[in-house]
Amino acid sequence: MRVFSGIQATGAKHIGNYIGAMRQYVETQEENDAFFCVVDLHSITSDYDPQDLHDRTLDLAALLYAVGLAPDKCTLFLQSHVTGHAEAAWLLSAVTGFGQLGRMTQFKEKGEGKDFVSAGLFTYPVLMAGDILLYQTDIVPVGDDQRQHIELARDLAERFNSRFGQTFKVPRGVFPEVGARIMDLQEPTKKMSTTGGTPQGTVLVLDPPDVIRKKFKTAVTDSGREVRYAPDEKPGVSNLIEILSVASGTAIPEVEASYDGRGYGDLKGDVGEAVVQLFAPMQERYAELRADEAELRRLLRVGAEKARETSAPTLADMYERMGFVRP
Ligand code: ATP
Ligand code: LTN
Repeated sequence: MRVFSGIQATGAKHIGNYIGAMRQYVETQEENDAFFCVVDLHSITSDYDPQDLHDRTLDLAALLYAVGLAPDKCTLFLQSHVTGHAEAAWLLSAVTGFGQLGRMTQFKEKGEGKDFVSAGLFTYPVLMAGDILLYQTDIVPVGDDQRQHIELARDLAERFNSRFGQTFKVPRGVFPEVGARIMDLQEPTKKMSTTGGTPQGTVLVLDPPDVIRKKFKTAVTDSGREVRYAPDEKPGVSNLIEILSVASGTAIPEVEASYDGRGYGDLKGDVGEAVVQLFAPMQERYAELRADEAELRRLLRVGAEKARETSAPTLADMYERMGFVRP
């Protein structure tokens, strides 16, 4: 199956990004033809610093290799290296409703209360749909917050196909069973996020071990004492249980059972330790990979070449079916 997913180069990546998305990328590269894209073009839709975008893009590419994406198992590239993504977004805007974009919750949330809301923030989901559709994608591994955007991509594929003739495969989102929505450790009713969350409640993949332990130690838990998985009733504790389940590779009921007669303090200590262990080898590999920028850029050039080749026929079909005179 063809797999495609994208990840933004803004903000330091956190354990929510790892559990909700990156972990799935690493799994899906094994059995499928997988493409992963650092979506740098998406990063200019909110206020940003050019130097920061530049550095973060390379940081993120190095991190993705460090968590386990392998150059010989998948294709990793930068969105701006394949100009077809920007072109596809423009072409797809012809079948995108203005009202439809206005209903996107991410647009509403990220635009709210801002002095300046860019047109790019509004059209962001069209660019994302193009990313996916250009690759005849079967499945899109993402976290829960991307459901609405995936729905839009499916919708645009169907609308384009019926207006201009069969061109795109209609993709399907895949969401992890555990950890599709990791919550902020300080405000466990909000999703963990570098843009909208609390710094103390956001555990970064590259946080030093002591910082990770401290963030978990000070996590907000719920009333009562029993370590039980019940997201509606006990959002804080349930979030920690999910993280521990993933970090230790233990199913949720077994995690619960192992805390019989023990309290929240033990849970916080254990989950902190498990996450330190999980991230330690990744942090080590990251330091090595990030230090060799020439090699990193070489790998990304190879990835872009493959991505260009794979997406070019679909882009050409789009132009043709829409009636453009080809050169
Ligand atoms: P942030 O909210 O931190 O700014 P984001 O969602 O805007 O991040 P990306 O970094 O591009 O943007 O997200 C990459 C992937 O991580 C997406 O698939 C997204 O669904 C997933 N993801 C983001 N936050 C979480 C979370 N708290 N829990 C699970 N998955 C998440
Ligand atoms: N909007 C996504 C990032 C993204 C994406 C994609 C995800 C851009 N293009 C294509 C999957 C497929 C987000 O996580 N914020």
